[in-house]
Amino acid sequence: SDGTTGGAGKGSSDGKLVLGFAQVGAESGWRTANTKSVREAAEKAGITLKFSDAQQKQENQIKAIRTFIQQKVDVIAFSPVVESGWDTVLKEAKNAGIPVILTDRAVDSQDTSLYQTFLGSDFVKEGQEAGKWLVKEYEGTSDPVNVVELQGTTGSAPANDRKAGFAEAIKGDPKFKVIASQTGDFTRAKGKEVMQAFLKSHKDIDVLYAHNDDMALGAIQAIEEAGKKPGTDIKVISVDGIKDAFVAMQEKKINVVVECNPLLGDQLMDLVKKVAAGESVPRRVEVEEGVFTQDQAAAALPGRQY
Ligand code: GYE
Repeated sequence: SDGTTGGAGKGSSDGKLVLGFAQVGAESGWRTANTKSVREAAEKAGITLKFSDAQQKQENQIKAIRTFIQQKVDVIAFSPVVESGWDTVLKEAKNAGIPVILTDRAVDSQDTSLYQTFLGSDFVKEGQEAGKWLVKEYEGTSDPVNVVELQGTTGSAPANDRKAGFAEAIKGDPKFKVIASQTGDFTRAKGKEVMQAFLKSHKDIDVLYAHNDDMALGAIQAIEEAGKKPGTDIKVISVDGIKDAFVAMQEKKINVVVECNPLLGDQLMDLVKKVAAGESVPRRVEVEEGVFTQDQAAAALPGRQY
């Protein structure tokens, strides 16, 4: 023990709660909005935030969490880059008596005592919504529908779950064929690069399913540079709902966006206060979200906060 009595403020000299937050990186518009939300909410809640950016590398996040443990922060929150490989460092936090909150992305640890709660979206559901839209779009036809998929970061919860949910929603009809599926690491640059490769090796792509808007927007550039019309020649399905994607829907370049809400800050700070005070919290806190088609995009765009 460090000789303090625990509870609020043991990590700081000014009596404020200290939260160590290990962010994934700055890979996407979603992430930028998420970081802003966390920073603003901490400020508003009077919580001292120690923020670390892992640049999409698990080893950096593990280092950051170890630093937070050494600094004796009151609570650690993090958005795990990938799902597996967290048990050791989470045990270290547990042994140090520091509660952990998972934000946005889940871990696959069997030992659920290693964290207090998981605050984030249902990515399987998001994938299912994307697949359901596709099934409806091609209702009544029997021609083959060739789909290419841009996956998120390999091993991340949103990539695993959005892939699984989508596959499940389209599996009932063999006309849907995922002819290529590769990671674009949730970035515009890689989304564009991988789409260029898809376009070279497949002449007959009907649909692009991108696990996030940034990859979809990068891929749209590749489609246009190949002389095709995104949204028409190749239909585009995406996830997140950043403003640029709404603009692309208005321009008829994206057909549908499944929303994933990054504005978790206030909910996170509530949970931080509760776990720091030793109160019990639900094991799972979900975020509400919708699905937007082109018809709905124009009306929704002015109100989008991210
Ligand atoms: O969809 C993507 C970001 O974990 C839900 O990460 C998040 C995902 C989001 O890079 O844009």
